[in-house]
Amino acid sequence: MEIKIMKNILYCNNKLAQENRELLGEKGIVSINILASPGAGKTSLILRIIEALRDKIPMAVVEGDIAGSIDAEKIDKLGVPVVQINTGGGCHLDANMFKEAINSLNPPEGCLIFIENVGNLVCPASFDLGESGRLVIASTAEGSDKPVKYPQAFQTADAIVLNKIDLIRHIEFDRDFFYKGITAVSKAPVFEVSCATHEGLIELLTWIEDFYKSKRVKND
Ligand SMILES: Nc1nc2c(ncn2[C@@H]2O[C@H](COP(=O)(O)OP(=O)(O)OP(=O)(O)O)[C@@H](O)[C@H]2O)c(=O)[nH]1
Ligand SMILES: [Mg+2]
Repeated sequence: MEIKIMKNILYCNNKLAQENRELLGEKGIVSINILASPGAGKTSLILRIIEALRDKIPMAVVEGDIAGSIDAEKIDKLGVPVVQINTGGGCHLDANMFKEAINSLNPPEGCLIFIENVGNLVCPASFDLGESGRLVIASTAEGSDKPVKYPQAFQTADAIVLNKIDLIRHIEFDRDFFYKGITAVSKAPVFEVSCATHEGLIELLTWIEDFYKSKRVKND
């Protein structure tokens, strides 16, 4: 019996991701793919960023969830263009889903797109969407071992956020162990923030503005 070998799924994804990257680059659009576990604070962080930077940078959001549109509705309330992708069980977004989201959003030239990936620190790390960069969030409530257990996500990050810093005094969190896990795989800057109290957000917002400017310059 002849066995047909399917084309490598990541090869096809990467090809499409490159097309997305070129399309967005031509329009001077910068995109940030946000990876984190369920509940780490992806939507909360996007909301804080929109509130702080909306007068400076045109923004749009792609929301990835297995089901429902709860997060997209929160973004919509702030009047920012948003599109919801339901993966129907899929544990990550892929380049084709992002392409469809871009077509549906029709984002204005020069905007900054935030992509909230499906809550998961495993599969999203392997799927390039054609984004300009990645932000990986861990939260104190999840424990300090996430970088050691899920190194690939942290390895691919352009910046890392430790969220829910307001809770750190109520739980056991080994900061040294957390940073050891990160430095083993990444040189990305780490920002300790609280989306609840706004602590530490200014430094992260500055990084986002600088990242946006640097990627736009490259595209011009
Ligand atoms: N105390 C505290 N709570 C936070 C903080 N950030 C987010 N939360 C809460 O954590 C919960 C989850 O936050 P979300 O922003 O919905 O998390 P998410 O990563 O988008 O979750 P999914 O989309 O379900 O994967 C919500 O109840 C938030 O209010 C924080 O810095 N401190
Ligand atoms: Mg969310």
